Amino acid sequence: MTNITTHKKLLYEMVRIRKVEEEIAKRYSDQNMRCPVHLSVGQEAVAVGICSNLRNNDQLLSAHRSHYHYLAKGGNLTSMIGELHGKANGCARGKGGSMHLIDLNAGVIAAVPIVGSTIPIGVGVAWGNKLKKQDKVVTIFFGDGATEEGVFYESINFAALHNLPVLFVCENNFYSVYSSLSNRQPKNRNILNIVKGMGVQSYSIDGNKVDLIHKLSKKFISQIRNNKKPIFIELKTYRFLEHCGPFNDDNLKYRTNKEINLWKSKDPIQYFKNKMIKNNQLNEKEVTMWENKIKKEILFSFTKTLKSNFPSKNELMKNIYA
Ligand SMILES: Cc1ncc(C[n+]2csc(CCOP(=O)(O)OP(=O)(O)O)c2C)c(N)n1
Ligand SMILES: [Mg+2]
Repeated sequence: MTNITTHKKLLYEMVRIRKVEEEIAKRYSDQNMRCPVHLSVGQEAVAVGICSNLRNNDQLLSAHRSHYHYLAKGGNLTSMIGELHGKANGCARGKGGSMHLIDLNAGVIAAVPIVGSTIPIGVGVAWGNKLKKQDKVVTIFFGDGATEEGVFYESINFAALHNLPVLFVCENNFYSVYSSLSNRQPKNRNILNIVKGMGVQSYSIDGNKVDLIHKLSKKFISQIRNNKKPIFIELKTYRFLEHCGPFNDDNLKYRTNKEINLWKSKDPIQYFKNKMIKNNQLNEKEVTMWENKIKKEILFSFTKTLKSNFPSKNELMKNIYA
């Protein structure tokens, strides 16, 4: 693929995810989606940059904020919208909601909202692949909050000990709900050094620059594939909306206006769109065409979902393990 084609694809995927999230936010007050939603607006570059280097049969795990990972890995949009509506056409047959997305055809193994919980699950998946001699890279997405869970360290240790092909991706948006990093962690705590101390290569990438994320994660993923050893990356990023729900919560003042505005000025979509236009790789007309195409795709998914049935009563206890 030429550089321009790759760059267009990266921008298209980010715009698509943003539009899906905006439509969910717009329709949320209709009360047809009755599950909590943790939207990814502002953080799209991380998912798109990394997933653009994964193969279809590579595997991905996520947490409570998972729509963008699911979509960037190729998860089916209508099945996701169906799941948010609790409908039978949902990817978890309407039993999971926004925080339990799954699409095995696209390698989306699980999203689980217990903070940190998918880290050991992902390592277990990679361990299983190794025992079955399957050549797959497992990518685990989690937030800065998850690195405060003990199981994170056990999982890194296990992956390092057994040389498992895992990409650990920490999306550091500086907050766990309303608590900033400074309220939660000692000043000089450096997650890269901590993970390096366990023998795992660790790198930091600017979480707003999709081209950079694509380029560097391409190198890391091929290194993981060849050397069969885990790598940890941290990407600094920022969520534009409230922790959970369709609105912003700037009125609560746990984040200063200065901070919010600074990060909004680095909006990953605006950044990359401007860069491509400046480099004559793109024009506004093309973006408008994309937006119209995406609009139709999203409308189709919502319309189909709203016409779909809720699961029947006898589905209620099926495939329930806890
Ligand atoms: C074990 C556990 N503790 C607390 C919660 C409540 N909770 C849900 S999301 C969240 C914030 C997690 O922050 P982070 O991992 O940084 O992800 P972000 O929301 O910033 O994407 C918390 C504390 C939970 N779901 N699970
Ligand atoms: Mg966070």
